[in-house]
Amino acid sequence: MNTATTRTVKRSCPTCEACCGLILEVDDAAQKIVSIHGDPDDPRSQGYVCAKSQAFKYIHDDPERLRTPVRKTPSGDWEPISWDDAFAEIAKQLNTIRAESGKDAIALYVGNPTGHIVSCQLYLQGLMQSLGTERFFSAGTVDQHPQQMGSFVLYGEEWKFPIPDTDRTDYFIIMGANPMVSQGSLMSAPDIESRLKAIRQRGGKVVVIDPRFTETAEQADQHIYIRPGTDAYMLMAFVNEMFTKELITPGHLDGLIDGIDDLRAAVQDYTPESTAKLTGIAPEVLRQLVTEYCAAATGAAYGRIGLCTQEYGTLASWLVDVISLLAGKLDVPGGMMFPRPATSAPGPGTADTTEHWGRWASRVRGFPETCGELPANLMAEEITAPGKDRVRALITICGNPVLSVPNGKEIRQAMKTLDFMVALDIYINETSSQADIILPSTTQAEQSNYDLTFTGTSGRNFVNYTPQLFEPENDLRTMGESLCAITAGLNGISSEDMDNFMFEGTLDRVVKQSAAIGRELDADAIRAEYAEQPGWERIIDLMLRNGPYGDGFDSTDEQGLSLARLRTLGGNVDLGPLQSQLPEQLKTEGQRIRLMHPLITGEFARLAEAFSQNLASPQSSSSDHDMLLIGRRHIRDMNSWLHNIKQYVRGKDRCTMIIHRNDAERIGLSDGGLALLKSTVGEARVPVEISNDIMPGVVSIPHGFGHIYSDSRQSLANDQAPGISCNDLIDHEALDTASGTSVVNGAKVQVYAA
Ligand SMILES: Nc1nc2c(c(=O)[nH]1)N[C@H]1C(S)=C(S)[C@@H](COP(=O)(O)OP(=O)(O)OC[C@H]3O[C@@H](n4cnc5c(=O)[nH]c(N)nc54)[C@H](O)[C@@H]3O)O[C@H]1N2
Ligand SMILES: Nc1nc2c(c(=O)[nH]1)N[C@H]1C(S)=C(S)[C@@H](COP(=O)(O)OP(=O)(O)OC[C@H]3O[C@@H](n4cnc5c(=O)[nH]c(N)nc54)[C@H](O)[C@@H]3O)O[C@H]1N2
Ligand code: SF4
Ligand SMILES: [Mo]
Repeated sequence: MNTATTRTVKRSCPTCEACCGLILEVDDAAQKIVSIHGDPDDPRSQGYVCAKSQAFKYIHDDPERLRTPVRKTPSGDWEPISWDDAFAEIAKQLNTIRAESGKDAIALYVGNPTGHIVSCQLYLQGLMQSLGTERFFSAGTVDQHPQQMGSFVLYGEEWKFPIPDTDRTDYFIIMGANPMVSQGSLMSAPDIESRLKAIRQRGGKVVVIDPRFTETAEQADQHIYIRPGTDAYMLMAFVNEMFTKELITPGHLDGLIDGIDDLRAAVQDYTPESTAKLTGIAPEVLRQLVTEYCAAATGAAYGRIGLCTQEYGTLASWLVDVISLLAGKLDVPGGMMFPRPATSAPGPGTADTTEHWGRWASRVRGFPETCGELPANLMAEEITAPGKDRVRALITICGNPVLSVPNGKEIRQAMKTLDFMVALDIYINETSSQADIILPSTTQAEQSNYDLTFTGTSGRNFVNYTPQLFEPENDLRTMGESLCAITAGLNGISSEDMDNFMFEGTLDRVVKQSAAIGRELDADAIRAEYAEQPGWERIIDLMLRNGPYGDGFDSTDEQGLSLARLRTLGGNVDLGPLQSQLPEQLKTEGQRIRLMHPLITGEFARLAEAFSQNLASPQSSSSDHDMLLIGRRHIRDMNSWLHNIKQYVRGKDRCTMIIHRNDAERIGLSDGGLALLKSTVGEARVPVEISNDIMPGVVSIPHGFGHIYSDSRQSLANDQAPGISCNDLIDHEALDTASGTSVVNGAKVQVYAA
């Protein structure tokens, strides 16, 4: 109910990639969000919300959230410090370490919520440039990094992902994703259930390929079990079948693809028959899938976490795109399409001919960088192994690698040996507890925001600007302000100068992008317009006005986008269905699509070797206890960080091990009893959940649990949802070679009765 003391505000939900539209009732006097509901007028979500729509309110209200910077005392306690003291201390420590041990002695780990905070994304660029460190880690290498590598290879741009056009497709193949729970990733599509139903209602088909009969499988016409980690084999056979049946029809991209004959040769040995034993998929099932998909008028083949975070994640992800490409289902309505964010460059793509891999390597084992990152799995050894360039300082930004990364307990131990660590986090948790200084940030209610990342992953083009609701409590700083201040400290300049420097960098880029389409901009005039307006909003405004839907800095253009216009329109604007944009937007050399990139041919060789070994000795004698571990998500979790909220942790224990009935009987496990899991790196006891809906030989445990450390200050998480960290069972040595991504799906474990 809207009373005199409350007002109604619209914003987008900042908690997952769907970016649903919300209507809030806000009590300004009490600085409280009174209620949150779905916005029926939001063109994308149309009133839909999930249980986590309330998350940012609960976070805002959580008494255990940090509200001031804190410093660790010699006794291991925490004391509040002022922002000025915190920034001064951080500058002193980082500058000393850099002077003594070099730039690469400072490492960075960037976590997932960064993508939901625009100021964080923008000012992180400045910090990374200033640090110039080769020790850059992120949650990406436990996530989408294989897709980045695939996009870099095929389209010349690592953050350009093809997204399923769910609203216009007739045939939707979902591999290694469970959008009914995750709400879609690299597929911002609110209310996926309705979208899946609509596909079926218009006579289309939904197929799910997953080792578990998931919540998404329940919504599908067909579910195909696949043995974890074998999607690359299945997809090689898929392509082989396309060649055999002469189903290669690239449509409007015909003539732009190099290496089709080499690809035909590479897939030659992988047939539906030869791969069936490995994948567990019968040849006729795969053949039918290929036939139906290729015959469908439109089709979207989509893979996510389960496909990325496996032994051949890059190859599997690349193959998903290649199938679309060869079938003429890439960049066409109803297929896999590219969004055109309002902040992107106004003109066509310009070739980027630099290689984005192998420019440097990890210090200890020489693992090559991929798109500027080193595998998060290797963080511990980069910190602990003695020698030149050893990491001495770590900055974590919205990340909890102790729970999110394989063998996180080793990372935690390594953190204890650092000379200095600063965590930018709103909680004292498993990771930030290891820091010397923790800088909290404003909550989503206390800052304005713009959905920068997810306008680039949406199945429909849109823009969304979210206003600030309340003045920050306690002089809290935004992520952008903190990152700007840290960067300023590294450069010995003021935050204001650093902020101006960031603005100037964008202005320079915008002027060049405009010049490339024959639009001359007056940089001085533009600069004058933004005088006295510090912060991220002017940076986004530059990008919006310059972008494909922008006013081009022409104030007489009343239709073109700018932040001011967006505000008058209520923040949220639908920019229509996705449009074809290849080859114009390709950033590859000569705007051609090169299939046989060395990164991929290397993976062909690696797969071929494993394949021939497997054909030679199909059943390596495995014990009755050998199982493959996969992950899962739950609707009320968000990785590791919503477990201190009572509304999200109540109910049944979710950190359980799902196992097939036959396996449970053989091993002697009972439903609700405990299982003992062992691997090369650890062991743990986990409650058992017996099911018929998982492939025999496979067990599933969610990640993000393991709130077992007494130095955290998340009492609810520790008391009510401790669970175990499945990542403490996962070997960090196992990596998808082409991208350095963790193999968290298909990890080898042994399961016993506890
Ligand atoms: N086994 C296994 N492991 C996985 C996965 C899996 O499927 N299986 N999934 C992987 C994936 S996809 C991801 S993305 C990663 C996630 O890996 P991370 O990003 O490292 O972990 P999160 O749990 O998302 O931690 C987010 C952190 O940000 C903090 N935070 C939240 N909001 C804010 C804010 O507004 N400001 C600040 N300063 N801090 C904030 C939280 O307190 C928390 O510490 O986990 C990966 N790990
Ligand atoms: N509620 C909730 N929503 C979330 C998150 C969350 O933690 N909770 N996290 C967010 C984040 S950071 C991300 S990246 C997205 C992830 O979004 P999704 O990719 O949709 O996430 P998952 O639910 O982990 O789905 C992975 C699926 O892969 C399957 N799988 C495992 N191994 C294999 C394999 O080898 N092959 C195949 N084909 N399938 C396999 C698993 O059984 C599982 O069903 O979700 C986001 N949304
Ligand atoms: S689906 Fe995601 S964006 Fe939508 S309400 Fe739930 S958490 Fe928020
Ligand atoms: Mo993720």
